[in-house]
Amino acid sequence: MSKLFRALLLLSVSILFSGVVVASAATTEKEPNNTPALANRLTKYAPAEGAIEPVGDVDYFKVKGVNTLWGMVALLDTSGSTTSQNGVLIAYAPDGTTVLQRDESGPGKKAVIAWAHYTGSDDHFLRVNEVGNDQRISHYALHYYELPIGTPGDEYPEQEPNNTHTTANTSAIVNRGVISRTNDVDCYAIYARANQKVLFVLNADPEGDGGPADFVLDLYKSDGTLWASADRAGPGGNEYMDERTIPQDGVYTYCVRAKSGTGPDATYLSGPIRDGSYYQPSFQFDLRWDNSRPGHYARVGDEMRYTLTFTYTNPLTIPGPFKLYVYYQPACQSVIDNGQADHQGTDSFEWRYDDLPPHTMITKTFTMRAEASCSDAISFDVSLDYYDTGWGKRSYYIIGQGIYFPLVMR
Ligand SMILES: [Ca+2]
Ligand SMILES: [Ca+2]
Ligand SMILES: [Ca+2]
Ligand SMILES: [Ca+2]
Repeated sequence: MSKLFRALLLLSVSILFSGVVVASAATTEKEPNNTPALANRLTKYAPAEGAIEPVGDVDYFKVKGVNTLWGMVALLDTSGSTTSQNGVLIAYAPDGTTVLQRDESGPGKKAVIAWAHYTGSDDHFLRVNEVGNDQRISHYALHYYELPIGTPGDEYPEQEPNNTHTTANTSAIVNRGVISRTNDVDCYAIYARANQKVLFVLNADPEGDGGPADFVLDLYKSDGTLWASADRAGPGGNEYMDERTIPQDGVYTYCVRAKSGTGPDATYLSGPIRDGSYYQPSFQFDLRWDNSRPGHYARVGDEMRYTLTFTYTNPLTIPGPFKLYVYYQPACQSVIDNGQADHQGTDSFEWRYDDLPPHTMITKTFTMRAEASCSDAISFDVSLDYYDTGWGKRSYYIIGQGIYFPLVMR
């Protein structure tokens, strides 16, 4: 193998983006924790275990907010308690008194904080106690997830018709919908791989003014057969489907319906949590420097030709817009040919697409010139508005990730 060829291979950067797979051991509460000031800090991926003991005990936990476009899902599982299983879970704003959401657990039912927006970046609180403060809960587990949700009140809206698994909307991180009439069903499709763990959580009252509907969640396998149903709460209560392990790669569909209370006020927020994190499709990037000098460098004046390949292998169309970005430092590199980019900025250019069809591969070649003796990188990124904040509303946080491709000039 020639030195140059080997150098080219080394310079090929291949990155697969997929969900975060994390499994962490549980942590145990530390008393005293009976006030917000004494709250235990929760971590995203490790459930906290505790007990309401003695009678009258209250346990506070704190979590860091991100911003108002992010929020939390939390589940209180009291099924391991040999005494009372009737718990109360409350999410509080950073003042420790403003209730964001409240739910109760009981035999066969977890309490669920579902897609509650943070009010900002300060610490927020979760509180556990027994429903009447008159019995013990010998054991509980508190699970907590942090997720981008979108603009409050404007989370990604359903698109009718979506009543069957074949007409399902592509699932966003969370979708806002309404079961507008008795026979309305709203289905959302995700692509999941074997052994991934997925749970589904539904907020039955996004406006916080009392939801009328008694929601049911159904989950279908890729062949369209019903796999599981969940209906634990009554009218106005948040729903969830316990975490399930995906048997094989494929498209899975979760559908929302209501046993009662349908109509224009039967709104909900519903979405999947995959491997403890938000649901997002996976892509692959490959960036190559096609004409590097042996030793991975350029001289001032060299023209550097790059090939960027983006591959999306999921079988679900992602509604657009979709943008593919390249970033660079203009003091180090100038653009000779931006590969017919749709927009040229001062330190970036981008290609724009209306949507992202299944099994898409995009290959772009572009040429830069080394302008000065310095170090720079070509970084790239994607913007999938559908997974950021909903249709056409890119915000300042980006779910897409930048990958730096080092380039040294001499
Ligand atoms: Ca306790
Ligand atoms: Ca306590
Ligand atoms: Ca609907
Ligand atoms: Ca529908």
